[in-house]
Amino acid sequence: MLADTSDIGQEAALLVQVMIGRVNKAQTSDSLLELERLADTANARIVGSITQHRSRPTPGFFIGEGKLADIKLACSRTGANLIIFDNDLSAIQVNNLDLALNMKVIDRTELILQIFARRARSAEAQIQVELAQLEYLVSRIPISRKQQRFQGGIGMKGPGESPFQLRNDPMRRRIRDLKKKLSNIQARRRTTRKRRALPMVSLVGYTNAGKSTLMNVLARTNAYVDDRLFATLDTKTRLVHISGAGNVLLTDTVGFIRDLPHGLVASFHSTLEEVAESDFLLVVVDASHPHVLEHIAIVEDALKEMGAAHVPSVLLLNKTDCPPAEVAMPALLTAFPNAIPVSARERKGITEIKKAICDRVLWRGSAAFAGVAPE
Ligand SMILES: Nc1nc2c(ncn2[C@@H]2O[C@H](COP(=O)(O)OP(=O)(O)OP(=O)(O)O)[C@@H](O)[C@H]2O)c(=O)[nH]1
Ligand SMILES: [Mg+2]
Repeated sequence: MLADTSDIGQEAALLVQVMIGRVNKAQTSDSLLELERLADTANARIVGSITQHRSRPTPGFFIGEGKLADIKLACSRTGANLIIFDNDLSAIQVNNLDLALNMKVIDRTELILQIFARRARSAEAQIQVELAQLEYLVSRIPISRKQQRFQGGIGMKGPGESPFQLRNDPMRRRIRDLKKKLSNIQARRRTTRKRRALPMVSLVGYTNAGKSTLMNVLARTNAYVDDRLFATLDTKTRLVHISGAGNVLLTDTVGFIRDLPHGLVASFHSTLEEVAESDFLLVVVDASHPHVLEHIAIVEDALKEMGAAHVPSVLLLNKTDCPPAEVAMPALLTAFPNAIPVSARERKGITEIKKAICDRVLWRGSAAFAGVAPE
């Protein structure tokens, strides 16, 4: 695990949001709300927020000089000792902002990486997070033109390797080692999966949709549930008996979020591999969320990205016990007529979920019996 020297827990954070181009008020406040939830999940105390609209970011600071002065003022007024940008910043911008404001500045990707670092429990999740952190660091090493001119010079290892890259060789070596460890764990997991040969069902969806709560209801387990983002970072698989279908393997997975850092997506491929190999997906969404449609689209995109778009699935409209979900339900059911309304909290819709699993498992069995390859 990387030394967590930059842990942001308990710091007083000022949130900075720069909206680029034409963006409406609702998008601005939603994006800020999600950043607040992420900061809260990382245990930071939010002391204020600043929003700026620009047609494009500035290369040096992302924001304009006037805003830089506003931020300085806000920091001294609120006692902030950490600044979190909602936008992705370049290494140069972070460095310039750090120096100009004399304060730690991080962006949304780094915030998510820190949450993942805090939450990862299993050896596998820890390796995945360290890998993502290292890849993020390596991707941010600026290779200036001046350094590139040294390429292939006397005493250099050869073309294509700048002094910077050479200095970061230990990092790259560590990345290689971690990838090897991860693929060993994955290989072991694949063998166990094959040996069991049971139908695999996975719970997937946007973070905080209620996947782990449903896992607890369906598998009568005690998975960690929290009203914070990314509560689950360790995939958990349980044997569940579905009457009429027999035993199935039910897996709870890491939640998705918009603009998930690419390094993280890649690092969590091993858990996602399980999703792509599943026989059936339970796609969970929070039907009470004002952006449930956007969440469904993000989940669909993520499933495509991980090669799981072909896996048969059912949409579970969770949290129907919340009043906003009741209001949204007719429109959602018109748009998604096969979806199942569910309240994991009140254990509603559970029989329907089990029936959907059962139908799928029986279909899979009969297709295999008739010599048809299951989809
Ligand atoms: N009102 C209501 N709240 C629910 C329901 N299901 C889950 N929750 C709450 O929603 C929050 C998130 O639940 P989790 O089960 O941790 O969600 P998750 O999808 O596993 O979240 P991550 O692991 O962070 O991706 C918790 O506070 C749950 O108590 C439901 O049916 N109704
Ligand atoms: Mg969870």
